[in-house]
This record gives sequence, structure tokens and C-alpha cells, in this order.
Amino acid sequence: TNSGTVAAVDLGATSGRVILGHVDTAGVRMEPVARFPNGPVTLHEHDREALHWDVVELYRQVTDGLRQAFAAHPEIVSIGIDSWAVDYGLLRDGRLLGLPSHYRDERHEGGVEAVHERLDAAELYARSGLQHLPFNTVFQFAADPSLQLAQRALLIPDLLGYWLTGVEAAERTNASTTGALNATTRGWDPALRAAAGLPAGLLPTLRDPGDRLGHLLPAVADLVGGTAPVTLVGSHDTASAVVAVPATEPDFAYISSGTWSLVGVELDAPVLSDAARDANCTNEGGVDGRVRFLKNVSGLWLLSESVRTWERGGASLDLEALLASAAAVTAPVPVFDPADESFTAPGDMPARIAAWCGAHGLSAPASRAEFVRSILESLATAYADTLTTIGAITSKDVRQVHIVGGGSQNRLLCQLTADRTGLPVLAGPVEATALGNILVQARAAGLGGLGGASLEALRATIARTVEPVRYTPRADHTSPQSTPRRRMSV
Ligand code: ADP
Ligand code: LRH
Repeated sequence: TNSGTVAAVDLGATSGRVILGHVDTAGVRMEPVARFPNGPVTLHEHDREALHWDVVELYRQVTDGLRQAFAAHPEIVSIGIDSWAVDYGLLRDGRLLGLPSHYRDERHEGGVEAVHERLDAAELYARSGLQHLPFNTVFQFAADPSLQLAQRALLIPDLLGYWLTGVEAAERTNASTTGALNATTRGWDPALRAAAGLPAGLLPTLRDPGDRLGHLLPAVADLVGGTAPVTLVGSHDTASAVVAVPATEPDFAYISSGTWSLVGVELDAPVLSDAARDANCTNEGGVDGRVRFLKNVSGLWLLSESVRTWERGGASLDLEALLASAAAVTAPVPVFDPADESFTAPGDMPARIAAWCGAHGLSAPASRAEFVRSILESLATAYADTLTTIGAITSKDVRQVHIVGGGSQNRLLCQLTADRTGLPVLAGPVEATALGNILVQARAAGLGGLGGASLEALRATIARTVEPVRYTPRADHTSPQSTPRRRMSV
């Protein structure tokens, strides 16, 4: 049959969802089934508070969502799972060895030095092509006291896939965020594995988006009230989001905007030059062997964590109203570096932003509205600087910028991005990640005439289905020549 329904499980760092995709030759229709919160859980550990993911609760929410999905649509032909990158669970005898660590847990920093002692930063980059982030999986491994007890490490979507099917695998796009995958061969790299101190056999066999992982285990099928195979998708959420960029021309850049902002372009081969490494750009694996050449420049975490701080003081804040007040700010606000590592851990974000400004000779924002404006100006400036750098490194002539994900609903951020880049911004879809997840499953199942379709054909399907909101650069708001790490007021 040419039409059918698939279920996408998309786990973001702030929320998870189960969304059905009804696919036919006209396009894709999404039907949200379940949405649930996600976030760090703090647990005391000897002399400190450690950040974890409650993956057991996520499993419960996912199976609950699938139960609702099967109740509404028993005909579901496939299930696909994606999540945020880098984090993993350790298994021994098939059993989880403790709750996975959260990438914002500070323990990982101890792993950086240990890995660098074995392979210096240049050699690491030459092999993995990965942006240095202190929570890259190899650094987490090197700081993980349970590693020597473990027989297997499974990244989060692979862990959920294992619990659903009993099959262990490492989906390749997400594996590319570990720092143990070779950017050129796209296989596990023995030198990188050794540098992270990984026991033999810890990392499972690599598999690709579109491969079938396995059928639901009988006990799981009972639990969810139906059955279907689990199909591997771009299980790194950003890989799925990039599949669903509604681009109709080749020379586009994308910003996948949520907790993080992933700013970049799609290439056919990795760029491992000194310039790429100096700019801290990453070569992550995309669906169909494409390279996601991008940079993680932090994201709306800065805003959500500020809101959380203010709400702890007793206020109850409406995001729309806060963004409207930020849009009305006319006073100059400081532009700070959103990727500064002082903003990584949970905590009082406005105080940290004020501290950054103080340390760099800038006056701190004076009100909540100014803080929000400063965050969005700083993100938009970082986007523009990053696209300038990426354009220079890749010689790609970027003509338009697609913003996808939750942040594409932020009209002020989209407009500022158009102003700072001087390029038209096309905003949406909001649920790009789920759409990319759905499309890769639909292609594997041959739904909607998509069997064997190229990424371009998948994107054309998205472009037929969703109409992005267009933002045009305002001439009088375009900033002068962008330079990296600009530290002045706008
Ligand atoms: P993740 O997948 O990382 O959990 P999402 O793609 O779901 O993130 O994006 C979440 C972000 O989207 C929020 O932090 C918030 O800033 C933004 N957002 C969500 N809803 C709105 C809205 N109605 N208007 C503006 N921004 C929004
Ligand atoms: C976005 C994301 C991003 C990674 C980060 C850890 O959700 O997957 O691509 O850098 O989480």
C-alpha cells in the first residue's frame, strides 16, 4: 500500500513526544499523541549533587504514548526513535548499570584531560572531526567510574530501542556525536576508543537510518497493545531535524533551534582543516552519509533557565508576554558569548550573564525584558558570526537560512537572525525532528511513493506540506561586518 502510519518518538532535552505521521502521496500529516516533560534530575552522590536523566520514566512515557498511538491507529507500520546526542546508558548482562549521566553534569570535565593525555586535540579532530564540547561521549566515558563494570554502552535512543526490541545497535548519526567514530571512514576508530579507555566490545555494531532494528518484544507488544518493527532513523535529533529542512535550493544553511542551536550546512564530505578546528566546527554524520558541518552555539536554554530562575522567585511568567516585552526594548543591550562554558550547568542564568558582562566591561541588562533581549541579540549575533565562518571554511554561498524546531516560533529571534545575517530567514517547521524521523521511516516502508527517495525528494515533500514563515532583513538593523566573539553593545 502506498499510504500508511508511522510513530515517531522524539526525546528533546526539555520535552519528549510521540507523534504519528500519516503518509500518502499528497504528503505527511502529523498527529501528536503524547507530550511529556524531560529534564535533569539531581541526585546526591557522596560529596556532590550529580545530574542524571530519568530514562526509566522516559521509557514509561514512551510506552504509554505508544499505547495511546496503537489504540487510535492499530495499523501503525513502524516506530522510530530519536533523542538528544552524546549521552548513554551502560549495561552489564543486559541490565542498566545506574541512571545515565546528564551532559550538563560537571563530572565529564575530568575526562577531557585524561583523553587529551592520550591523544592531543589536533589528533582527536583529525579522526573524529568533532567540535570540542566537554561533554562529548569520549570525555564522559573517560570520567565514568562504572565503565570498567560495563559490557555495553548504548546511546539514549539505542537504549530505548533495546528495551523495545531486545536488539543492541549503534545508529550511525548519533554515534557520530560520541567522538569515537572516525569522520572519514564512518566506523568506530580504534585509536579514539583507546583514548577514551573503552573496554573491548563496549560499543555495539553500527547500523544506518532506514535499517530495521527489530520487532517489539512480546512483553512490550502486550504493554502497548499493538506491534510494529522499530526502524532506525537519524536517531540524533539534529540529524532528523536536518532531514526535514524544507529547502528547495541547495545553498541553504539551517539552524536547528531548541535547547541548543545547531548552526550549519550540509556537505558531502567532512572538512577536517585547521580552520575548521580553530573555529570549533563539527562534522556530524547525517542521514544518507551526508555531513552536518555545524556548530553548537548554545541556545534557548539560556532563556528557559533564566525563566526558571525568575519563577523560583515566585513569579509566573508567560513566554509570549516576555518575548513581546523584549521586542519593545529600545535601550542598547550587551551582546555576550552564548557558548561560554559558564552557562552550561543549571543555575541562576541572569546572574551569570551579568557576571560575564561585568568581566567584559559591559553593563548588565537592567530588567527581565532587557535580559531576554540580550540573550536573543547574543544568539542572533552568534548565528551570524558562525554562518560567516562556515561560509568562509566551506566556500558555500549561503543564500537563505532555515530555522527549525521550537525556536522557530520565536519571532524576535527569527527577525534578529535575518537582520544580523543579512539573509532571508525561513522559519518552521516547529516539529522538524519528528518530521525527519517520520520521513525516514516512511521511505524505508515505501509509503507515499517515497521508497528510494533522495534527501532532496524528502525535503520537497516537507516543502509541499509546510509553509515556512519568511523574515526579511531590515536594512537599518543589519549590523556591521561580523567578527567572531564581538563584545560590544548593539
Ligand atoms: P528540545 O527539542 O531541545 O527540547 P524544542 O525544539 O522543543 O527543544 O524547543 C524548545 C524551545 O522552544 C523552548 O525553550 C522555547 O524557547 C521555544 N518555544 C516553545 N514554544 C514557543 C512559543 N510559543 N514561542 C516562542 N518560543 C517557543
Ligand atoms: C540537540 C542536541 C545537539 C547536541 C546536544 C547535546 O538536542 O542533540 O545536537 O549537541 O543535544
